Amino acid sequence: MIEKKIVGEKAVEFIKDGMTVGLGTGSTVYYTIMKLGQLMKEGLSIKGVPTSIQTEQLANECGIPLVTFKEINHIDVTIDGADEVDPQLSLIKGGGGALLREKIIARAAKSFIVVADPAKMVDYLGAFPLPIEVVPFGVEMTNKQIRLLGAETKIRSANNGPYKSDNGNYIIDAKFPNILDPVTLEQKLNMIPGVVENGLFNQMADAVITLNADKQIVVK
Ligand code: ABF
Repeated sequence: MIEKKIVGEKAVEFIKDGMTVGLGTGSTVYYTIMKLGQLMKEGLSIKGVPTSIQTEQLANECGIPLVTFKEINHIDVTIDGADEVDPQLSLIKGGGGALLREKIIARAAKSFIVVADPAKMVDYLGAFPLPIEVVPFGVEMTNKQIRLLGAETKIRSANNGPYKSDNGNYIIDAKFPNILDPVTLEQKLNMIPGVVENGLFNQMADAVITLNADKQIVVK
C-alpha cells in the first residue's frame, strides 16, 4: 500500500546521527526500517531497540545494530504503527501481537512518533478489537473479567491453538462499543489479575504522521 510507504519513509526525518531508535512492528514501520537501513549504507549511524522478534530479524537484514536495555538508559525516538488513532492521538495497538514490548519501548523514548495510513484515523477508538495480552494461567477467568467491562471477546488463535506472543502470553481481542474514555479503560483493564498489558496507548504519541484527504503528508 503506497500510503504506508509514504508515511513510513517520512518518519526517518525524525532520526539524527548517533540516536538510539525504538523500532516498531508492522507493515508501515517496515518502510521506516528499510529506509533507515538504506541511510546507514550512506553513512547514518544509529542503534536500534526492536519491539518484536520479527523486527529484530528485519533490522538484522538491514544492517541496523541492535542494543538491549542493559546497554542503554533511554531511547531517543521510537517509531511505530497503530491500528487506530483518535483525535487526541490515543491509539489502539497490538493487532500484530507485539503490544507489550511496543509499550515498554514507546514509554522509554524521549519522543514517540506514530506512522499511520489514513484508514487508521478514527473519531472514536473501538471499531478495531482491542488486543489485551494475558498470562495463559486462568485465561478463562481473565476473559470473563474483561467481558464484565462490556466487551465481546475472543482468545486469539493461531494454526496450532492459541496465538502466543513473543513473551509466551495469550492475546484476547476485545470488541468494546465506542471507547469514549480510553484513559479509564486502560487503567481498569490493567487492574484485572492476569492482564499483562493492553493495547490502549494514551497520552504517549508525540506526533502522528499520516496523509490528509488530498494525499498530502500531515504531522499531527
Ligand atoms: C504495530 O503494527 C501494531 O501495534 C499494529 O497492530 C500494527 C500497525 O499496523 P500496520 O501493520 O498497518 O502498520 O505497530
